[in-house]
Amino acid sequence: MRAPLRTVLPAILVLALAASACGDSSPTDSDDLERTTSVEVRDSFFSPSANLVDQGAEVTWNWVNTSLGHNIIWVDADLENAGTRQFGSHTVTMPDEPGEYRYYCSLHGSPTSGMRGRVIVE
Ligand SMILES: [Cu+2]
Repeated sequence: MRAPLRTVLPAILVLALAASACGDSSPTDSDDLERTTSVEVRDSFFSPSANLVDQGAEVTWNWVNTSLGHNIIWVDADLENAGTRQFGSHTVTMPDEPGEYRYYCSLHGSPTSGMRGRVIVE
């Protein structure tokens, strides 16, 4: 009662292809790194999601065409958070300390998923 090999093999191939497709899609996960000091706050993501800036740079978040409220919460840096709003801008002077500073919107994300971003000071 064993299934003939010619019917089992295609099923194995399909499973292998599906697995590799999943593996390829996760690293790109909307992580775009740009050398710029401005960030667009949109429904519901930050663009770019990663900024490369100089030490002490002033970075500005601009709410663009948002119909939802969004905020900015720094994960582990003593920087000024932005309260929930639908328009306007928020400027933060980044530290002189090189490193990666992570933030997120607490309404649509968390430090590890969803609406979040990071500023890399070099
Ligand atoms: Cu949000």
